[in-house]
Amino acid sequence: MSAAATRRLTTAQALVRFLAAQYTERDGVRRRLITGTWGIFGHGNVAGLGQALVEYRDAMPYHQGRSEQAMVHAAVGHARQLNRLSAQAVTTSIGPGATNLVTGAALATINRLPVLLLPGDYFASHAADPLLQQLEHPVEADVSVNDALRPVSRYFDRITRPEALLASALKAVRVLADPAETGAVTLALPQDVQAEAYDWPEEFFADRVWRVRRPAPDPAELADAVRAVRAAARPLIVAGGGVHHSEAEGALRELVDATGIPVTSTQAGKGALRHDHPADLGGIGHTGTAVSDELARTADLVIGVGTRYSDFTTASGTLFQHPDVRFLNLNITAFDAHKLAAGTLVCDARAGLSALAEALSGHRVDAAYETEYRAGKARWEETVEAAFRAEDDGAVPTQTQVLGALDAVVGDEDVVINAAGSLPGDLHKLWRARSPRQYHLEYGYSCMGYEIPAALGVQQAAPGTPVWALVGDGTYLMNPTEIVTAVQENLPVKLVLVQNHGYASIGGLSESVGAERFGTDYRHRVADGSFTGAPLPVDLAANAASLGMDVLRAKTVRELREALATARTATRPTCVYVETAPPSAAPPAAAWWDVPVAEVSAREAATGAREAYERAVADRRHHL
Ligand SMILES: Cc1ncc(C[n+]2csc(CCOP(=O)(O)OP(=O)(O)O)c2C)c(N)n1
Ligand SMILES: [Mg+2]
Repeated sequence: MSAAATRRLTTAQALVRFLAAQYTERDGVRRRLITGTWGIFGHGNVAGLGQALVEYRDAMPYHQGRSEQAMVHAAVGHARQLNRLSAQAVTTSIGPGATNLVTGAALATINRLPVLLLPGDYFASHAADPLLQQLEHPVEADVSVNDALRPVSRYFDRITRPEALLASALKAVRVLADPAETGAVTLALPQDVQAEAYDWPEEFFADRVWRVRRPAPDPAELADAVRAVRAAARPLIVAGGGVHHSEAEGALRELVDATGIPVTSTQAGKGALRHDHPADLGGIGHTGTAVSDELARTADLVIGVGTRYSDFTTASGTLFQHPDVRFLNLNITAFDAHKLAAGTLVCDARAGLSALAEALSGHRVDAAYETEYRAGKARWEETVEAAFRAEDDGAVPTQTQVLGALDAVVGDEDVVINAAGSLPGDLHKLWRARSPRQYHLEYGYSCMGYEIPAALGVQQAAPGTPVWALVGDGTYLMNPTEIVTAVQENLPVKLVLVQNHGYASIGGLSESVGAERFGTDYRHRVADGSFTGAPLPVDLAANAASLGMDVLRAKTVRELREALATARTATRPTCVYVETAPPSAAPPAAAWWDVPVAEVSAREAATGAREAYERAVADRRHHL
């Protein structure tokens, strides 16, 4: 017997070669799983993975980021744009480079979006402890700062010997390609092991295809689900992100066309139906449309498809008020399917929706119910029109007029990215999603600073598509640095930068919960110690220009329209900077959100807010 073929490589070289040979396959289409690796080098990865990435630069594209957190955001945006069928890796130095990943990892895992994290780690040999940037835990000698990534990862391992990679790399990739359990996957890489050579079996580097399965519904669960839908007088669908991940939009439309069941959507699910489909009622919950929330209060069967039922969706447990309301959850994870004591259909969204449509053949909701929700939809469309319309082209635009101007300029395929501030609520209520991938809201973690780096990852996945990052001034200040990367990579992303001198969203929330807008405006400190002076003299447009963007300053509605049209066809990264006019013209929330208010206080603002809070919280139901 001849010895099996081996290849002598460092652990880092072997990992890069292995990753370059992984593929996903769904519906007969094969794609590269890891399309590229983001990296910032320092001690902990420069000599290991850094060396491997230059050695194999033809097999594994490399992207240079500015901050580790932002690199994860870019990778997450990329994976979401590609329906989780491809992902990217992120390599960091040890210490601060590694812990900068934690926020991005949490965001990825909460949104169930795959990203491979490769932080450098201490010497497995412990030969030179304590290293620069090493935690040096006095009791648990095997702990490193990378252990902070455990609770925010769906898979975690520390590769303390080269051959440990053989088993662990396969487990890591399984999670990255899994349609249910995915999120951040962390392989912490001690830097001495990265550089160590080993004789790797040749089979480790063979092309490997991970089928992204579409589990079919269980026949007994399906029969129960069909009975529940047939028995319901006022069924309502809540479409979540799972509809998009599964590419189930067509199956949803067929079910809805046949049955007349109306569709509301979460932040992750919006766009599951086109906005002008007669059964699309738009967002649901605290940031939902009036028609969705009215229907949710009276629905007797709520059909959740690919949703995790966050507090925004359920109005913190107060939204679904029909005395006999039941839930039916179609979800690929049993964990989510069982929420709200629902009837379950644990399967792929597309497979489940198609099976439901077939089994419900001939069934249709009451004509009166259809007439009712269509009238509600028509009323809401007038609300959107009013919020978008600008009577005076020469005036400073409100934030909703900014969205109206953007609405007028985008095409069907443009992608609009946002995550935090007052924009997510305005967008959820008002945006007219024209295609499944257009509405890109990260609202699982709602992380300020996701937008700009995510735009890079989306643009890499969709070259030629106009990609818009919408950011408030507070969000911009938190994480503008990936603008430099957009310039470096020649990615013509578009930035709409909305200046309102602070945290409009949290200011409003603060006021409503008795916290008096404390610490939410960007204003000078004055003699009494408060921040109530003039707005700060910062020039964020000049800042964006200094990082390499082309910047268009729009002072009026007319200038804004022109600037957006110019930005849309620009071939360089372009920022449209606009100062908005207060107050917000957005329609008010039609459902509650639970933010507990001080139970005792010497200040009137808090005691008044507490009374309102106690009235609202009394509506909470436990669905058991
Ligand atoms: C990283 C992070 N820190 C804090 C928050 C809490 N937060 C949510 S919105 C917001 C203010 C956003 O300000 P800006 O981007 O200017 O938007 P605006 O509220 O003015 O619309 C804050 C601090 C968050 N979501 N993410
Ligand atoms: Mg702001």
